[in-house]
Amino acid sequence: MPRKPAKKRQTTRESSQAEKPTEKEKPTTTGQTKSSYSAKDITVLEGLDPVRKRPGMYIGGTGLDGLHHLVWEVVDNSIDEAMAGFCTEIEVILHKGNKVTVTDNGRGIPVEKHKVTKKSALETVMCTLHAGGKFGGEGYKVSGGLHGVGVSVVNALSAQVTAEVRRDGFTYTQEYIRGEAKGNPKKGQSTKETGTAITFDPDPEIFKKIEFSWKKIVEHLRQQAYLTKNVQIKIIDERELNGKPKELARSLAFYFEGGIKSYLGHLNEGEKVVHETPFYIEKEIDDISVEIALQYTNEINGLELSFANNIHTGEGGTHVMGFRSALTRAINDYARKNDHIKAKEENLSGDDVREGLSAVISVKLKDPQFEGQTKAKLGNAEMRTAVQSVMLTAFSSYLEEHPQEARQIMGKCMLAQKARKAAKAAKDTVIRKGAMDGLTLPGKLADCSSRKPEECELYIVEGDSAGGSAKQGRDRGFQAIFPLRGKILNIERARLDKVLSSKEIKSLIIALGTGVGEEMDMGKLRYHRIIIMTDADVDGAHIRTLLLTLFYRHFEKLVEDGHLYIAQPPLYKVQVNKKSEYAYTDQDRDEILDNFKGEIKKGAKVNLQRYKGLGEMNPGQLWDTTMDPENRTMYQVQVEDATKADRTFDTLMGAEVAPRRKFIQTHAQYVKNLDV
Ligand code: 0RA
Repeated sequence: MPRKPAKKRQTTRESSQAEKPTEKEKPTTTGQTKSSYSAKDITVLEGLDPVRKRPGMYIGGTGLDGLHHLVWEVVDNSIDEAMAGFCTEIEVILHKGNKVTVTDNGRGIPVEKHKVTKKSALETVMCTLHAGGKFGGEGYKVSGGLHGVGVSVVNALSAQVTAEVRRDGFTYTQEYIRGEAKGNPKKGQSTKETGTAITFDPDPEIFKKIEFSWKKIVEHLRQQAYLTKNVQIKIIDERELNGKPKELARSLAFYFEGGIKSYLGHLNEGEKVVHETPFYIEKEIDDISVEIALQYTNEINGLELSFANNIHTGEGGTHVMGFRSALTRAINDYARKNDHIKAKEENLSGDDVREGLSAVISVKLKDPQFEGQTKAKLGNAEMRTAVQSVMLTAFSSYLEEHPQEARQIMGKCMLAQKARKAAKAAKDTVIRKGAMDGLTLPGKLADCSSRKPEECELYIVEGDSAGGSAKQGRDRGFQAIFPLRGKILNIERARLDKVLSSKEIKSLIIALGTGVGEEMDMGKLRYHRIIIMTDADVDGAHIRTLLLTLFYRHFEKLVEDGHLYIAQPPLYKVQVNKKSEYAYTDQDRDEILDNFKGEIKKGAKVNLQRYKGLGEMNPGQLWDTTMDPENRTMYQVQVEDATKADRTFDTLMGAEVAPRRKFIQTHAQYVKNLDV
């Protein structure tokens, strides 16, 4: 399971990191493509009608994600300019009314006439769809852009666009309405600078809601800045200025000299690291670039972030496979050579060498193939060997050259192996063949009388006292209660397999009836609704987290099939005179109080009770509010595999990063609201 940084990050911190690159000159050496542009580099294909007809094909959809894609797409073009070595600064301005300007100091989009279309290159770039390589294959070595569709898509989906190019000593501007140019580019003032500024106004005919998220934009651009060394990305929000001077607009600037090495530092912030010096390699072979940074932490979980052409590959792919196999191999080779592993002992496994590992893997290649459910998995076979060979050579040298770090890393991996073996032994005792057979139902389970699993429900309740209320309040026909003693589970960073071997959990598994591991049989599930009912406090959240993790890891099918629920007890009881109502959220509470406004004004007696725990409710109340199928609201837990990777990533990158265990808690919110 991915891990997230433990500390809450301050967004202002990056501002101070925004040092300007000292060297202003643009590099002219390796990594650069030919700098003279000619018209034949542009493959003209088709107009923009298809984009307006089926926007989803180009930007994924017309919701908020699609809307933000417009920004990513324009910024990608500037980042391509930066990767080609011609651009050092990018600025994104959010204007009032959610217009956006993206400015860069690259070469500027060419403005001369295109031989085939007889139109300016600028208009060709802005108003025609380009297939495959950005400009007929030769223009750029690599190109970002989710679909590589380019800025014309943004033009097609905007009510209005202005392109301003500084190039060849002059400023040129051209305007477009819904993808169509209004006249030719106009030559304006003379200038020594070069660059491009695109201002676009997303089309309300296309997008349901036009409101850019500062947080989303900041997170995306921060990540892009990490992935593109030596480019400064500035973001300015002028939307809420209301006449105040522009200097007061909120703004952030990102500039990371260290690239993904800086990224790694950011991810490991607040973590205890196993060794001081991170490993870092950047290498280009032929048309491929491989960049890897890694450092071990004392955590149990690892964190592996991978990218291809600056696009997050949440489902991994060939580059990640190459990385993993080289890591395992390099460490095992080193361990044998230095006698950490004796001749007859077994090798460290992939899991052993990845425990607590934070790694960022970024590759750039000419023709990336994205596969998988969310197109977030790199498929190019050649990347496996490329990354593997770069990683094996470089990481082996690192280990040789850093004996102290090597020793620390070995220690960490050997410990992981030991722990894995111990955990396996513990797990084996739980799930060994027949271990669950013939066991009688645990005494603490208050079972229901029905034997029809479809109608049966199992409430897993926190604490004995709440368990007592639930037992008295339930409908014993179909509702069973399993009281869980909180303390047992409340082990910080408990290894799951240890949890599995606890007596408490063993009893729970027996109650479920399915067995676990190889022996698991969903057909034997005794209850089709398993409902986690915990207090609305931190401990409750922690127990819920552990239970969810347990179910995800060992009973995934059960979650997949929609058997797992989370009960929603009320937070308040609002009593006005003799009438009382329950509030399940703060908003509920305010609404209820609002409804009683008249009576309250007339001097009615108001009593607001906040429930701190389930135990504060009597059996009748618990039934009315939380257990009665006619009245209750429950959340159905879902494993949304397709988007999980994305979300995990969002959580990881989030500006409001709470402690790690909160991460699993947030899974509880990825659930469908369901009134049963
Ligand atoms: C076509 C050719 C060249 C640069 C660009 C497009 C270009 C596009 C964008 C979009 C945003 N910023 C951009 N900067 C450059 C090459 C120009 C040359 O050879 O001088």
